[in-house]
Amino acid sequence: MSNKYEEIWNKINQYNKITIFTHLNPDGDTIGTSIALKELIRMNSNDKEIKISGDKYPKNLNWLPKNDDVKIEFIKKSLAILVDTSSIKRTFDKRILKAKEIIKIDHHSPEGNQWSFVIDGDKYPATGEILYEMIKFLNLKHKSKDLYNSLFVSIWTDTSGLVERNPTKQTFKAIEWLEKNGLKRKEIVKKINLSKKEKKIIKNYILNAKIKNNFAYKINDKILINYLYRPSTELFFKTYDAQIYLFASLNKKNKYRIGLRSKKYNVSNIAKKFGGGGHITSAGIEVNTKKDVKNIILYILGRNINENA
Ligand SMILES: [Mn+2]
Repeated sequence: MSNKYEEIWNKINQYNKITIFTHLNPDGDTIGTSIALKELIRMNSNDKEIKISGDKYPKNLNWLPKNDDVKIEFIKKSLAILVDTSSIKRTFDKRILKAKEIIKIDHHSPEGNQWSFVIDGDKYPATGEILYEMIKFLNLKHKSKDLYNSLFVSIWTDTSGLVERNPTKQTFKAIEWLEKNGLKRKEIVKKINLSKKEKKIIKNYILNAKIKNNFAYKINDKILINYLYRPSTELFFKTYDAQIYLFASLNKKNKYRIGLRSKKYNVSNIAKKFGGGGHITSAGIEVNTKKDVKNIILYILGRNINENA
């Protein structure tokens, strides 16, 4: 029986056109993984055209290689590879459904059945770590600055600097390996970190949370720029002491984006119940009105939250 990485590589080798797809509101993991995968396929195969289709990058990642302008004719002849995205609903470019075949490399709970092959499950702290494992397992060529930088961005941002989402020994090993290959870690961390001014903005946004029954929550009615949303949720989580955290903020579309975090409680189930998704201790939902947010808060307040739930 062949290994999952051999299988995925066999699949890639059956196509000469490949389109990599990323998720809505792209973050460092989906962007970093897409670039790293493109580089890996480029360096380890012949005569393949590889493109990435996705939304604009957040400001702090603008220095990474850009997405491609992908035509529908190209997608129709492509193997589609969806990265760091659990479902079609969460995929930015819905033309993915026109591809010849779709496979998925992801670290969220299994979802959907559109894929002919899948690596997923809430086990890896970042999708980029799956690529690292694949490089090691298949002994792939990897000498590329773009690859090292983008893999680092993937792992570093999704774990908030090797802190969140339970990084393992392998996660640290991956960073060590990147540095051995010449990655300038400090330089890149500086590039992706928020400026002093941005830090001040998010600090103000998370002030005055309500805490009831081990549940900390806040609705912020000011419009928060997309790339500041996640650091705000993270700061919210770091600042207060509770079991479940909810930080809601208006976005440019005038909808409320809700970040759920927990120490142990399964907030992914709560997110799913209200049309969102994510990981066990870190999930998200987008709703139309403040009333929708309040309903979710009431729902959580009605739960029996204890440390082992
Ligand atoms: Mn991710």
